[in-house]
Amino acid sequence: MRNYIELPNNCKSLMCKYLTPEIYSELKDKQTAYGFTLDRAIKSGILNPDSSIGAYAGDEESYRLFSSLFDPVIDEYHGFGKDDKHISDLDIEHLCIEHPDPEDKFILSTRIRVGRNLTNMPLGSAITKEQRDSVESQVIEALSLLDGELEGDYYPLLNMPKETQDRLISDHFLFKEGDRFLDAAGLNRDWPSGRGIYHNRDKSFLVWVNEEDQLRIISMQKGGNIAEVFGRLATAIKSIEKRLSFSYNDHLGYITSCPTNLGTAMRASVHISLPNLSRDMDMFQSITDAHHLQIRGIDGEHSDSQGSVYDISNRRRLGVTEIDAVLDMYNGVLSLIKAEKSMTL
Ligand code: ADP
Ligand code: ILO
Repeated sequence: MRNYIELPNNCKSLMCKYLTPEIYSELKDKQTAYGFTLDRAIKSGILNPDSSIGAYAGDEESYRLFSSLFDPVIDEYHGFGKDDKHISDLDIEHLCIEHPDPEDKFILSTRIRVGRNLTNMPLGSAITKEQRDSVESQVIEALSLLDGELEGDYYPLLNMPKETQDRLISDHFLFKEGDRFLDAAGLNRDWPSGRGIYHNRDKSFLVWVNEEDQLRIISMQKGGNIAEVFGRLATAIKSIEKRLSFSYNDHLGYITSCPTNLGTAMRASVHISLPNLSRDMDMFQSITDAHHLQIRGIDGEHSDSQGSVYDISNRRRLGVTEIDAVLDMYNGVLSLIKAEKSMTL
């Protein structure tokens, strides 16, 4: 094993910022109980110098064993210190909001997702094929017991016709294939085995299986009724938790592969049309920054916007409750709509 690490010259990630030669030599020989190492944790950031974060955990223990690297990354991304505690709140009664766009003029659709991983299993970077297949079976079994609005079917990626897969992706329901960041992290091994999607009839409730996290539980629908989307998600999580136990601790909240998703593991987003604001990106960004929001393109992370439609979502996920995370998005969306309207006059 090397005693030093050569980081790519043009590397801009938080991993490159905080991985000093001293920290590398402190951590280089350590291994978690699942055999995960520092070299594997940083491989995605080394092979993709344009990464913003550049590191993935292989298991819950990675965050403790490699804390000299993960702690400053987590602190800079979430503003969350190494002794802070995370508190979860998925109680729909605590979300007191009105419809932000009752005439459906700006918001095309709303989606809220959380990531989850099973206790007593390594995360996707360190999982074996047998363990991944076992996760898939456990999740299918748990989902088969859902009823009412949440009742649906599981569609494995293995043997899914290409046209079906492409349609699900372009309709924003399914994850893309071949993400280079996940590839380098070892998260796409044995693809497509063990991966799949569950959805109800209306595709308003969906679960991705064994993508970046073992479960991505998703509630989505057309328009901007954020409270309804959150309510459906909270109900679904409660039902699924009766059957599956998710990896969680009081410091980092829900444990996820990427440090950006720790805590609530929640991304609450709208697809919103902002033709006026998109001509003044400085003002646009000052509003999103003030509300801790992220701007993505409409085909998901690392995609571009189309026709002045943007994906706006909460950036903070750890050290805030799920209610706070949704309120970041809600309050930011109100401000964006107000600014957009004022520019029409
Ligand atoms: P994640 O949200 O799981 O981090 P992505 O940003 O890649 O992952 O988004 C996954 C998919 O969800 C993409 O197809 C994206 O267009 C879709 N999506 C995200 N937010 C919305 C939304 N508010 N309405 C409709 N589709 C959305
Ligand atoms: N590893 C990539 C992506 C980081 C954040 N996005 C997630 C969790 N999908 C990077 O470091 O830019």
